[in-house]
Amino acid sequence: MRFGFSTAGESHGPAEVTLVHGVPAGLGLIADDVNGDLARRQKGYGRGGRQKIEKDEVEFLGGVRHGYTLGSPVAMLVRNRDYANWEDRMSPDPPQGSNSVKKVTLPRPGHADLAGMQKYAFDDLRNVLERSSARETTARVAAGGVARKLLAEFGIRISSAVYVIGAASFDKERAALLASKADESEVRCPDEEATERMKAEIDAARHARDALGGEFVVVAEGCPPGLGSYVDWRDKLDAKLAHALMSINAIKGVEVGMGFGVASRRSSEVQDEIVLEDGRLSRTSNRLGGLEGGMTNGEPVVVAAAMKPISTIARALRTVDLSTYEPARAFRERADSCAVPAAAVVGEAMVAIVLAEAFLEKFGHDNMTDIRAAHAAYTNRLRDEVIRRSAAGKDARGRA
Ligand code: EPS
Repeated sequence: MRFGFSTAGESHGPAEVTLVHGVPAGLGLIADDVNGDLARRQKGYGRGGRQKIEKDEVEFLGGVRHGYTLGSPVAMLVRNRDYANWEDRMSPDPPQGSNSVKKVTLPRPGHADLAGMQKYAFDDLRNVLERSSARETTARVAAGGVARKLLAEFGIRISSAVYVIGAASFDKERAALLASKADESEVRCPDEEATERMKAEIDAARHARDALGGEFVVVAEGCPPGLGSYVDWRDKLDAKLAHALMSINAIKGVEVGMGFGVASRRSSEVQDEIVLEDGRLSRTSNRLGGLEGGMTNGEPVVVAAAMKPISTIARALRTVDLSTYEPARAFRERADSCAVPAAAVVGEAMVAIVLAEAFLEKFGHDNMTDIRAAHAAYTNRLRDEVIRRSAAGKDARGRA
């Protein structure tokens, strides 16, 4: 089965649940492989009070035995500690006695609220907001942890950096180059001065009872060339990455490599020239973000995303009360004032999941032993071809 995952869970319900299928047998996997990323996702300057309540840790419910995957679906659970405070409003059981739960009827502009109520015929928008909440990204990061563990076995490392928060920005290319240092910054920007400017932006927005979005870049180093494919539109890796990043809450734009910048430049300023260096085919630049023809080309994969500001704001925007159809102000609840640093960690997870799917598609699904052999055979073939053909080329030049 193809590598993939599903999630279940409401923000203030009992738990976030992840089911990852297509995980090969024999991959070493323990809770700490996943918990580190869950903790990174909880961080970030501008988060609300909820993260003081939660301490996200995974429990394996299936697919793992004695520290190794079995090839069966990996089922993971992260409990919502806040459920204890919401049990009356979020219990799966019918309400007890005459206690009726107050309905929420003031949809927030920018949220899933209004279209969600219309589509699913709800009269209480809590039914929508509990699932459309970014709390669901906890379950994605758990799936990403499994994908990352697999990719790490083959030297593929994924990092992220934030380079825009509101009006404060840092150079995108430098952010991508320094991404492995981003964990040191409260906003995941690998520059101290820019970090301070971004924090000041968040403070100012919070002070104005508003919220901020931003941009982040995800970098995957160590991918072999040829993940994804040009032969069928469904297998184009850049399209899958765009889908995966765009599916993260509040993402409104995705760029691959230099992104929209390609449109205004000449071809010679956009393509990455091919050279033989240290016995390997490489590039003099990486403007196309390591992706050509829907495949990895062996350079780092570089993708970026733009997140809009969170739509739950104290400075409530105009809406219509869906119980009376009278003009009103949007629903307010405790929320983050900026979640871009957390979204970057979710971006890493989504990129890892897409790369793991493509990696297993190329090298097999069943077990780590056969996958290691297939990967070694492929990388050896590419290396040997360079040696053999460049020797033959030298011979031919010698004879001429
Ligand atoms: C969210 C609102 C906040 C965030 C939440 C997403 O939660 P609460 O309503 O409980 O204060 O903290 O994100 C998380 C809980 C999380 O772990 O990322 C929303 O409205 O989407």
